[in-house]
Amino acid sequence: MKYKMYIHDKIGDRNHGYLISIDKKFIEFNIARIYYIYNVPKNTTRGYHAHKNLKQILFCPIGQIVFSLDDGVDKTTIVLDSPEKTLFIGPGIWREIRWASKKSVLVVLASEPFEENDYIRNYEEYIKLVQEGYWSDNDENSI
Ligand code: T46
Repeated sequence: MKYKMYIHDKIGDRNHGYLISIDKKFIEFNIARIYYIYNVPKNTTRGYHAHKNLKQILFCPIGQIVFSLDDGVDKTTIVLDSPEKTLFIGPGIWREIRWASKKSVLVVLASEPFEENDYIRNYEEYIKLVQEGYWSDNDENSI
C-alpha cells in the first residue's frame, strides 16, 4: 500500500458535537513521533519531497489541505477537508501539499524519529530511485 485515505465514523450529534475514535487497525506501525503544522498562509505549498522509509498517518482536524501525490508513474490528488478523514502515506511517494484554507492544521503520526537522511528533496533524484526499483515489491524498503 503506497497511500490510502480512510473515512471514519463520527459519534455524536449536532447538538452536542462529534467524537472520532481511530482504531489501532488503521495505524499499521508503532508511532515514533507526532508533529503538527499550523499558521500556514492560505495557498502556501509545502512538501516537495519523498521519504525513503517513513510511514505516516495524516489528518486535518481543522480546515482543508490538498495533497498531490506521485509514485513516480501515477499522480493523484487527495483532499483532507474533514476531521473524519485520515490519509496513510508510505515510503516512496513524492508529495506537494497545499494549504487550501486559512487556519488549516495538519497532524501527523510518524513511524520513525525525524531523520533528514530519510528525505529525498530533489525530484530528479526521486525519479532515478523509482526507476532503479528502490521501492519495488521485492525490495526490503517496499511497504
Ligand atoms: C511530511 C509533510 C507532511 C524537524 O526538525 N522535525 C520534524 O519532526 C519535522 C517533520 C521537520 N523538522 C524540520 C525539518 C525542516 O528544517 O522542520 C523543517 C520543516 O520541515 P519540512 O520542510 O520537511 O516541512 P514540510 O511541511 O515540507 O514536510 C513535513 C514533514 O517534514 C514531511 O515528513 O511528510 O510535513
